[in-house]
Amino acid sequence: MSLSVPPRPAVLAIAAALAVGGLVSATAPAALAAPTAATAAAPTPPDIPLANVKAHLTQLQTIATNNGGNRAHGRAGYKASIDYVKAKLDAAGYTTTLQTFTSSGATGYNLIADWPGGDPNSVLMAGSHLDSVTSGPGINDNGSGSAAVLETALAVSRAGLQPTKHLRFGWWGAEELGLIGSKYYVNNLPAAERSKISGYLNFDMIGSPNPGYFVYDDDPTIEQTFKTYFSGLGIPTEIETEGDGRSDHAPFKNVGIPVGGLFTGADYTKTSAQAQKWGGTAGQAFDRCYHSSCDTTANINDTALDRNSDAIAYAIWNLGASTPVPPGPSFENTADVNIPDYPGAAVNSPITVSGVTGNAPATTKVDVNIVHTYRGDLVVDLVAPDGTVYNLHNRAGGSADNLVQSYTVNASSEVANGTWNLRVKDAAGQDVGYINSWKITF
Ligand code: DTR
Ligand code: CA
Ligand code: ZN
Ligand code: ZN
Repeated sequence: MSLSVPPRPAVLAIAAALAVGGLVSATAPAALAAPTAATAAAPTPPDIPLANVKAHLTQLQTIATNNGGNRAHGRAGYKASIDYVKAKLDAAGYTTTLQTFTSSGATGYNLIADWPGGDPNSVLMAGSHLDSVTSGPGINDNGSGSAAVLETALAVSRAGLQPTKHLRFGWWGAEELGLIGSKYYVNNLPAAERSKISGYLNFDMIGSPNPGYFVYDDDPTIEQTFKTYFSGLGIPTEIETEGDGRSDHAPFKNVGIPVGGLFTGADYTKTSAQAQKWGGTAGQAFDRCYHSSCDTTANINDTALDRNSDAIAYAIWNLGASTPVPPGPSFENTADVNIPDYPGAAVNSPITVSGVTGNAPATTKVDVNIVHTYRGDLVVDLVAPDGTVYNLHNRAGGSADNLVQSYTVNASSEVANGTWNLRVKDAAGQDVGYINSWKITF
């Protein structure tokens, strides 16, 4: 375990200095701008680190290199790709399922990953095909989509996201043979299960070297979500026209499930007008290595991959929130509180709540931000005004740094007004840290 506490960014010191006694006054809903669906319903999506997405692509490239140069259906490189993705998701707390099927005399695999929680009757799905063609490693087609969806799923886990909807992710086999894996999944999904899927988001080729920014125009709500994201970046988009029926969204659409997605282009040629708005090279294919051996890690435009990865997170966070529930009043303490190393005593960060009538709700939300070099040392409790203890974190997470997490606590038996405490104890030696801030929302 490392020994030193990371330096505190200056902004935290300023925040601490500004907050008298560390207690920032309540933000009652009345004081907030009228919540819009986007602001009231969804916590802010994170930036998806491009480096993490590219690290997955490097792994997929290595897998192809070590397995005959491809990751195609029925070949060792595909199963190795599935195993890589599954291991990451299992470690992040997903419930994963390997679905097998047979195509062209070979066993195919779909990987389904469910994020525990959310409304089981309202499922938001995102997916991508993981197989390549036999002629190459398939890094843009479709390592790009697979890696971005994987990293978004891992970001959901890191954030401890608790969306209104149930989140499900899929990595499809044998797309290149004719959408075989996604068709198999949809065809074997009982009608009652299909009807629970509120939307399927597809990502197939989202890092093309001469990129366009195309948005599927199938479901208007999903389409608008992506267009809102890109307009926030000042990037014009076009409706995706190459692909109706040409990727894994088609089987979902064919059974009436709302679909959408993003695409940066394949073998079509970028026009001058498109080059004017997006940059790149007019008169050249969006991806000159489409279905070729040169579709390697060198065949990726980082800016396009980064923007599309962040767009996936934006869509998951916003579409996953479903019906907006305006937040109740919240109270925050931003004072830094040092946590003595084991065997020191637990420390408390107090918040005095006033002006809230009645009891706390069953969905009392606690946002914790602790800087520490070994989150597995920590025991974190919410202590109600009457002394009732609600354990939030009990030494999980191993050697990972920091604990930045949202928790939903059923505190409906507690009167809201009074002094609540976040109590933190360091239960193992060597690593140290401090409470950076915490917030309680009723
Ligand atoms: N069929 C896809 C490539 C592809 C072509 N047009 C579109 C439109 C939308 C998504 C993907 C595609 C493949 O080769 O995997
Ligand atoms: Ca990013
Ligand atoms: Zn392809
Ligand atoms: Zn593809």
